[in-house]
Amino acid sequence: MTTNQTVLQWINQMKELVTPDNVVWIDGSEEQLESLRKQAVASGELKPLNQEKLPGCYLHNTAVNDVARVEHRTFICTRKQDDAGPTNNWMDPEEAYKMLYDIARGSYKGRTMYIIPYSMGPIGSPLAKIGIEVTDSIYVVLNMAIMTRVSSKVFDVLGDSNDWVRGLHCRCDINEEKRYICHFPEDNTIISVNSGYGGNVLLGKKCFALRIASYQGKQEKWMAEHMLILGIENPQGEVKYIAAAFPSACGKTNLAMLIPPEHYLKQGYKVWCVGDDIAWMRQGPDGRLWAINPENGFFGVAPGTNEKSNPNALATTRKNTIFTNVALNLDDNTVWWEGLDKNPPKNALNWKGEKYDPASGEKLAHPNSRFTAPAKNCPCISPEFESPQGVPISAIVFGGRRAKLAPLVYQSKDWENGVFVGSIMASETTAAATGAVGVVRRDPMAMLPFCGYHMGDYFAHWLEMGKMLGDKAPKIFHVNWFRQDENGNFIWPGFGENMRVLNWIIDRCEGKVDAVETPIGYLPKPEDIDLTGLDMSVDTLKTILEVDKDAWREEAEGIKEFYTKFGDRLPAVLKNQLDNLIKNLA
Ligand code: OXD
Ligand code: MN
Repeated sequence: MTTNQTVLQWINQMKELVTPDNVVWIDGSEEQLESLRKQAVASGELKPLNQEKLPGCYLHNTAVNDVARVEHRTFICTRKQDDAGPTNNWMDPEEAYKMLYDIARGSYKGRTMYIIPYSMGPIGSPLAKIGIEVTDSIYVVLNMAIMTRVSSKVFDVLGDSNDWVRGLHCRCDINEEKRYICHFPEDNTIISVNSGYGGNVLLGKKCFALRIASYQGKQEKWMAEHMLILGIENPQGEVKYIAAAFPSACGKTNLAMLIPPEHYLKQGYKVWCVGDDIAWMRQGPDGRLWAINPENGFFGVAPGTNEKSNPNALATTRKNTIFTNVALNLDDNTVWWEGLDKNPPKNALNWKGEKYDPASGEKLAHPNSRFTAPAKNCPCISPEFESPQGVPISAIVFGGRRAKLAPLVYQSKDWENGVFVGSIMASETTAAATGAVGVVRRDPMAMLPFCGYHMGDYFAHWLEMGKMLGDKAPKIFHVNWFRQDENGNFIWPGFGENMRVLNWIIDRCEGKVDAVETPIGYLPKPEDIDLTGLDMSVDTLKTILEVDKDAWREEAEGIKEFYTKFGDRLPAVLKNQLDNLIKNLA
């Protein structure tokens, strides 16, 4: 399939290491994928679903000990420990290679090695990059074929170049004690062993498109971010693009596929989805920041996805989708998850594949159960989705899940202040990673688990990008859909209604609307958030548009402590931003 010596040498080295019985090069053709689906069905790795209701759809169950990303077993292996920074686990590369090769050695015995050439981003796009993943899992091949552009054509683009990312995945025996997800940013290499869960093994996604790519972006002056990309089309047909960073399982997919409220639709507004999880952004020839979604599908969280929260996502999963760890309705061979509707199937298998006992009170689907669905299935996929140059970004939005404190929306004062706002992001943890759920943790730019190098240097890189973009830089905002009242009820309705906030953001970018200056940034005047057709009073809105100075002073103390982590690699600009905030709150 290729004569590229760097590729052939590495593949040979991997073959000698893992000693497969067979080797199969994946060319991305439908015939090849179909024959792999048949094999996976025969082995029980995939269950075919009701082909009338869900054509081309399958169910997969992971091992019960392997259901989420494992941040405590994820490592950045740089020669100098300090280059991985205080927010990453670090291992010496030499030791890591030795340990991983010892685990991987001979582990493909009796198995097939699948070699997957793929492009992150449209093949041949100046913003795209190439990877090759070697795996012993058909599930990985089939998921990669949805999530990335898998094709022998990537070798035409690659030619003789060594600019590609190596990815070795070995299922081994899914032993938690020997599970490691290791990144070697200085070698463009990823090694993942003893897992079969998407976020740990679909190496194009978090491992390459965020951890390795963030490091590449720093070297090559571009950005790899944990951001959705959406386009808002106004009634005149002009489309403005927003990139937004939220921690895992905080509604990125819902926001990316938002359906505007009725009166916006009537006026002719539309929202287009470019991506729901990752954005690669570079300065374009016109000086603006242009973004592509490097992925080709959605690896979305199933629970909570329904006709109301995200009809577009639901429609996206109705064909050619792989479901992981959802429940199987035995009556009609379809899938179900909590929050899909109010009718849990009585005759069902739970996510572990066990007969479900409705009296048990247990969940049918795993809280981090997923769908892997092709982007082209999405009813609102952007006409620019395949565009090689990407889309120009007008606004960058940061957001977290905060019951208190952060207002519904505010705008940073300028790029530097916006980087500060991103750097102090915090959110309540979710089920997307193992560990406690609902604890507030700092998650700068939603990149805490995904930044492939020292986070202090990452902040510096953001500041550099701002200098480079100058007055063409996108405006930076912060949103919080998750404010709660005393009884724990969400105050803002969220979902499609978030359009009202996005519209204010776009109006701000175009200088069409005024704002109130506060110590944390510019807040909307309550009357500028359109409440038409919404059952919410202006007084209620005001409660989520105020800055509680006492609470923010306390927050500033937390930020100060968080910042000490970064030592002298924290840019002075950010330290000054914090001092300014404290001064403004006094
Ligand atoms: C994801 C995550 O799967 O952030 O997108 O965990
Ligand atoms: Mn994510």
